[in-house]
Amino acid sequence: MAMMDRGVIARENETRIADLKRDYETLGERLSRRGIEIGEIKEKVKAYGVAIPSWGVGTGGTRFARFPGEGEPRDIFDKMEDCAVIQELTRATPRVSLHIPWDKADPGELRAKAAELGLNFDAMNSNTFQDQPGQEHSYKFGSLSHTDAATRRQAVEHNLECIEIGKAIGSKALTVWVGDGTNFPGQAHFTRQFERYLDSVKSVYAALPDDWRLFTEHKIYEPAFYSTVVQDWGTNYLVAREVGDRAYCLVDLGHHAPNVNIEMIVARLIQFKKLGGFHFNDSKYGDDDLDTGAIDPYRLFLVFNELVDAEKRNAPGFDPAHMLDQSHNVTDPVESLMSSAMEVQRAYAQALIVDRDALEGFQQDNDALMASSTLKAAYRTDVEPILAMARFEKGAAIDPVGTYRASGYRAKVAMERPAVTGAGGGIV
Ligand code: LRH
Ligand code: MN
Ligand code: MN
Repeated sequence: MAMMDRGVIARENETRIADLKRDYETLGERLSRRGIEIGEIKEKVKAYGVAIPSWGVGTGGTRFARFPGEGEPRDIFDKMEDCAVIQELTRATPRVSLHIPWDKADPGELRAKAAELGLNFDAMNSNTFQDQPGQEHSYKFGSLSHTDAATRRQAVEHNLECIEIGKAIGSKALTVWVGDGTNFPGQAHFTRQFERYLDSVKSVYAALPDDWRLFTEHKIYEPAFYSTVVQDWGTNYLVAREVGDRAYCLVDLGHHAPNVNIEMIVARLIQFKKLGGFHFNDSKYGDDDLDTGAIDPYRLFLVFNELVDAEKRNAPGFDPAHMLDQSHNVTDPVESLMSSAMEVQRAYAQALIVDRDALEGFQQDNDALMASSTLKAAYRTDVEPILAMARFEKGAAIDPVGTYRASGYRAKVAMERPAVTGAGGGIV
């Protein structure tokens, strides 16, 4: 079942296709002067996909307030319908990443709904950073690294349950992020706490199917404000190395201190075969979960520059998972997620047109200015016609946001989905 009326997409595309063809042709001509075949870039963009976080289609919030929008999804099935809209309009988001227990439902029904909507499932995400109703042991003082063995066991078992659900719906990875840490110096013994965490993660890893990967996600701070158990990529690398071959590091772009050189972290993890995947978003101060490319699109491009470099030289073991992880407070989440998926594609396309031979020459000759200009030349290129043509050829919208607005989807679902109140703070 399609969530978007094909007629709306066709009608909207009709008004834009003539201009797009001209723009695409002009860009093709300009790129061919640089020795780049536009069709090859377009095919790569067409093959690219980034997963939608199920939690991203609802309005987010801060710990101060949440201001829900109209037609908020009521459950995972509504969320999947919103994800299908994003996919139909962009054809860039074929998979959904679930968060358990937020999205807990009968796996058979999840599978059926995904098949009906033409979606698949990406990595499963566990949640031991909140207590759930009726839960025996509290995570107030930690989960996988808790001092109490029964609490650790409960957290491990939750992760095993996520794997079971994931197996039933065709997922191939588990992402583990814990909020474990401390708020006071001296509150915990750093080494023992990390040992307990490692032991627990090893128990989760032991239950991982052979064709699955385990992603651990680092984050500098929050909710713990003095120390965090997996606080940076160095610790995360140690986790992946200690735990096993199929344990990898997940890089959430917002989980670093401001100005940290994330693209270099990415390069290091690629070099040592431990880059598992991404949570794309943007950040000004901390884990802001802002729309991808909204603050620093150049940094996103520089991350993709490393990814394309690795892709081109067939770096061993290189196969990162691409997911968004955002929270939308002032926009329609569907619009934000579509724009973000397109920003990720844009960074990819721009990275694909970097003149890598020239860059290598300038690096070899220590020509800093020309090396930087080579990257800038690719970054400054407006690749929008490539992205739009890729969408058009896949049956998606040339202008996804314009088409979405013309479809009246949000007003339609607002009639079916009762309004929710904004009381209470949000999470993460
Ligand atoms: C933690 C995080 C992690 C969670 C998600 C909701 O800040 O980035 O990925 O699973 O937010
Ligand atoms: Mn994340
Ligand atoms: Mn986060």
